[in-house]
Amino acid sequence: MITRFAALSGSCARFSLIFPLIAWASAAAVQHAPIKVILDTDIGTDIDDAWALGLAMTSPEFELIAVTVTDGDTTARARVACKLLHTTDHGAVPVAVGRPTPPPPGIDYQFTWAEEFTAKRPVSQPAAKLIVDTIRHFPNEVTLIGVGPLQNVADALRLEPRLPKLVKRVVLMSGSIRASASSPAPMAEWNVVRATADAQLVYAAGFPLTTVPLDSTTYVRLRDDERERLRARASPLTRALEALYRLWLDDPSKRMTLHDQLAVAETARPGEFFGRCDTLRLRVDDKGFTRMDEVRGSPTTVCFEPKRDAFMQYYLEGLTR
Ligand SMILES: [Ca+2]
Repeated sequence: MITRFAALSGSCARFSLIFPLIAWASAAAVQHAPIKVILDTDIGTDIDDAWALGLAMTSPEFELIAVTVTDGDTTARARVACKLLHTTDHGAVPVAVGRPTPPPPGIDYQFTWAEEFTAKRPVSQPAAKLIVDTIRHFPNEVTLIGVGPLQNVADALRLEPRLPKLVKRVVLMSGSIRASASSPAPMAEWNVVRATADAQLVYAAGFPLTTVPLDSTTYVRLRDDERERLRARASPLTRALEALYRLWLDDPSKRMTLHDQLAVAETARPGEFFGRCDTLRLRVDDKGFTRMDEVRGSPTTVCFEPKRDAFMQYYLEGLTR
């Protein structure tokens, strides 16, 4: 009896050790299941898009399913995205081209980095179609990160009006609610005013919508020592980002504002890099302002008070991993 009791006790002891291990492993698997993301970007004009794609590629929180390209010369932008993915061993991620629109003023020198590049080409599906097909394929699993003007997101909605019910989350770098480091008053933010009708459609569609506005992003700029840390890493990714940075830098006093990276980081770790995330009712007016409107606005989670140091630590570790 003693032996059987001892054996039983032993087996219970082993079970009591194994069971928590199984439970822990299951919990860990759930906690660390990567977030399926599509990044919709106007890469090639401002520099933060390429550096945001770098984070989307390297973040262990993500499974980057697709990159879609929006605004202006979308074919030239797609070449930059294709080359950045290819040269950093992420060539399997599909890139889809969005509807071209009249290009913004100025010359986008980052395009020259990829103008001869042909080793990876965009898929034949238009961006909006790829967004719809991917979200339909993984209902309620995909987070769509929009860090450019919203033509592709709006076109996807026109193709599939049920998109707000099928997508897990939409996270934007978009809008300007109150003051920012750039202005004491709200501004018509670029990603809204470049495609105002599309933004109006997206904000009003009933998406589970989060936005990181200028109110937050303008307070986060790259320091010289942080750029140097990345440059010293000398990986294919950091070399590519430094090359694009030099093409963007038309004035030695310029420093990157990390607008789009904050939206990517908010997707990876919701709420972690902001002091406050408020639910506001927002409406896009005809001039491209994101207005608070209790009557006609749609509920939107808005991220304020960026925790610069925590975010930069996470970001730089990601890019230098
Ligand atoms: Ca952008």
